[in-house]
Amino acid sequence: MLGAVVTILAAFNAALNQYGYEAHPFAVKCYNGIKTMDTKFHLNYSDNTLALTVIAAPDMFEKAMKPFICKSDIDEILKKSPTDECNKYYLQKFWDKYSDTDFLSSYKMLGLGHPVILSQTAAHVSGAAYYYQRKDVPEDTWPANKTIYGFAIHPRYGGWVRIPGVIVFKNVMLPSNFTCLTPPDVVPTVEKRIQLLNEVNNDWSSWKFADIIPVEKKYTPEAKKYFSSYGEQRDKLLKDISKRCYRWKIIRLILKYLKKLYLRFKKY
Ligand code: B12
Repeated sequence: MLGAVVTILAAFNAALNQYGYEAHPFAVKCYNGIKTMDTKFHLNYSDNTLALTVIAAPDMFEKAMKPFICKSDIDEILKKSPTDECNKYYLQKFWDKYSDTDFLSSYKMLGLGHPVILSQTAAHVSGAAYYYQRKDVPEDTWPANKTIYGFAIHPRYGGWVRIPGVIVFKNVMLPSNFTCLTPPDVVPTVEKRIQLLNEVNNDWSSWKFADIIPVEKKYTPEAKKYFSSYGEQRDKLLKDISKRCYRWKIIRLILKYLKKLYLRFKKY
């Protein structure tokens, strides 16, 4: 069955690496087996079921999101979650081949504080990115009643990654001796972990937390703006991108027409 995983990963990479997506396998038992996790978050699949955590690299905005906006009817996209729609659009290229799967989108909530998938936990148990949480800081000094959000840090891209969701292969079972992976602990010191969680919780929009380790790639200024904005501000940003590609489409059409004219006159 490990051969099947290799084939699945190769198909994923061939279809989706070029758009900034990567995938990391895990067995459902690695996620459901976390003793300190509330059981209401358990995934309803048998222990050895194969799942893939999908990671969106920092250049996904340039490679996937912007071209997607150019291809789409912007008014329709703005009625939904544009990032989720974009992820699903590209992941469909993979699902065309592997339709016997469920997609647990990061954006799907069953209630307040109850996402269908704890995406950061999934990133951690698949070895993709270490999910640093308050419990990773011994004897912390934050007020006991203060909620401290954690963040998953990717070994190559730091905090510049998003997690679109998890793909579950309902009928692909991993061998029962499949070992759960541990992600690289790239923020090993208590001081750095405190710094990371403070930056995530007190000042996330400065994106300083994302550079907690040296990274290979990070967001462009436009991607930063998009992922920091909500509501009307975000919609305006996407409409501007859409207008820009509309302009490009017209310029390309004019150039094509001029080339045709040139070739016709050249004959005479
Ligand atoms: C609701 C939500 C928000 C809310 C609340 C934040 C939060 N973290 O809860 C708000 C609106 C504030 C928010 C803001 C942001 N968010 Co947000 N958010 C979510 C969302 C949709 C659900 C989170 C949630 O409610 N979890 C439920 C709680 C209970 O889970 P938990 O705290 O992790 O607790 C569980 C674990 O501790 C686990 N557990 C227990 N023991 C152990 C032991 C181990 C070893 C492990 C691994 C796990 C584990 O069990 C617990 C449950 O019982 C997730 C997507 C998703 N589906 O996960 C994105 C997500 C967390 N957000 C994300 C991002 C990027 C942001 C922003 C930067 C905004 C943005 N536009 O990009 C800001 C950052 C602000 C901040 N201070 O964190 C990313 C994080 C990516 C990453 N690399 O970690 C996610 C994954 C979305 C995505 N598509 O990538 N967000």
